Amino acid sequence: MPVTNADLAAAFGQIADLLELQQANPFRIRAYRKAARVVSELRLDVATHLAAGKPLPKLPGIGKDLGAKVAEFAATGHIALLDRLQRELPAGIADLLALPGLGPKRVRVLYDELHVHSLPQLLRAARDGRIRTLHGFGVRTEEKIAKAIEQHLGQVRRFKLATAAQYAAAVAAYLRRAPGVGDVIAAGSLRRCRDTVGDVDMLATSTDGGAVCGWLARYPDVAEVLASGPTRASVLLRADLQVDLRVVPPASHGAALLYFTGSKAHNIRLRNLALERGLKLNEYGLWRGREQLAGATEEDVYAALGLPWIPPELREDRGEIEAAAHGGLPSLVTRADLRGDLHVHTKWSDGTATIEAMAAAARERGLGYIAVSEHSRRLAVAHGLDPVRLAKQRGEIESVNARLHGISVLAGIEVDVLEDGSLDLPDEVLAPLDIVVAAVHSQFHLPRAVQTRRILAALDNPHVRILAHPLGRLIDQREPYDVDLLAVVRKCRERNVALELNAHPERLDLTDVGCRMARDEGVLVAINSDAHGVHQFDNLDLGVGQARRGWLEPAQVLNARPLPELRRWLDRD
Ligand code: DGT
Ligand code: CA
Ligand code: CA
Repeated sequence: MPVTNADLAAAFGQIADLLELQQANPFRIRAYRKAARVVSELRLDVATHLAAGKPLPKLPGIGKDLGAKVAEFAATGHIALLDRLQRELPAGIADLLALPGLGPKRVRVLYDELHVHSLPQLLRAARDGRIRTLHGFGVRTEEKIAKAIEQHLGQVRRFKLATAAQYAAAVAAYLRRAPGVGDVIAAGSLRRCRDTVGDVDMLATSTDGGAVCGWLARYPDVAEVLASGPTRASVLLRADLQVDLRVVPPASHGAALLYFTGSKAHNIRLRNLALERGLKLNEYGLWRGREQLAGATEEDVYAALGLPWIPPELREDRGEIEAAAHGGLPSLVTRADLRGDLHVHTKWSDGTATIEAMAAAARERGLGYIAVSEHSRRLAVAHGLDPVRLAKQRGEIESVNARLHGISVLAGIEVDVLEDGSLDLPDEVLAPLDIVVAAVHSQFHLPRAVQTRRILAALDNPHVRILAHPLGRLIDQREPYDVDLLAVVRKCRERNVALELNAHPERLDLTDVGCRMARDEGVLVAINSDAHGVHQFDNLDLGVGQARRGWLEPAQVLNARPLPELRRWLDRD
């Protein structure tokens, strides 16, 4: 990757901003700002100059220390200091700094006074009229901020995977009735099971593409036809979701599927592999000159590049190509591997079905056990359980276990983590339960260090065995809370606690990256439905997709263990 002076200047500018946010030494901040300006006004291309082995010319304000950073950036495209500063601050802070009219000083005030560290949070604060109350901000500024964010967010509208999947399934069913159509399959981020989807990419095979494209244009749910031609069409559904359709001949099906599944980063890597072999890879096939070497199936194309087939969930250029080349792809967990579900609600708190109905539904879905993990008393809106009701519920669980065969119900609790990291129920109430799931449901805006300390403290309670939805995000509605996830993961390893991948469509929390971190750190993940009704065990499919994106294998998934093994894990302490 060639680095330009502009990249370098931007990196120095970011360092200055982030140092200022951290209230670092003003001289140091100014030095980086000055260096950014000097570099941006420079005629000489620094990276090329250094690559040619020439020394950095003497530049005003760029001494030994900054000179070394210039060299580091030119050689690697990174500056370790910048990487570190970015890690130390919440990820959303950079978005705030990028907003017109917001510099480090103001971002600092927003963060300190309102605990705002992301665009959605800032938008909410603006709409609630909280920004105008801050020193140095007025009503005008508040309005300007709201407008700028709305514009920015409007450009990146994304749909929850489960939502997009529903629209896509309906479109696919309709396309399968098109005249002369062969295969129809959804590609893109949907096929890769990303937690959110920008648009739906449909791939169809036919020898008459125009007819299939015309058929899509007449789909009743279409609000607007953006384009329609002989091989491709794009429409906007009434829900504001865009559908892109590509139609290719059957001999290109695999190559087109590979191309439109992406990700773009994965495609680029494959194309480079092809180029290294003197071949060309595009959506119609893998070519040597005009000869098509492969293209009908994805397996053919991968094989011709010397690789095994790579599951779509892995195709993000996060090491999967290297792993495939060395026979090191993970054997990803599947829905069939799941033996139970450790986070289920019933009528005892805010669920809609009885314990017996939930157990029967789980058994029907091929599960062998569920843990009823009701909310604890603190969550009054959800009829959280106090010790008395919990004891009563225990009686019902035992009678259901006596009545039902082929499924076991474990007695659990989803206990609230209080602000100081203690739990909402005393140890003597938690001790007799089969499993304790700890969850944060309040105080989302605590500063990073305080939030992290709080969660680590909860994990120190010897009864806690699962940390529920570890980031607390609700897709589209609530940003993850600010927490040092790596510290949490390491604490889980130390305490032999599993992290939950909550598979509720609005949560999908842990994220894919979080799952990968758990895997790398040797921490188990529990893929739980968080079902509040008998149909919500289907959530598990979403969770499995995300777990696969995080490279998880059955051995790393707690509820892939049969009940006796799970019990052994629960008993060991
Ligand atoms: P999304 O829609 O934002 O959730 O993400 P994708 O991955 O579905 O992206 P999209 O819809 O823009 O494109 C679908 C696939 O098409 C993408 O995953 C890879 C492929 N693709 C799109 N643009 C390019 C490109 O410029 N180069 C290459 N190699 N592939 C591309
Ligand atoms: Ca897409
Ligand atoms: Ca697309």
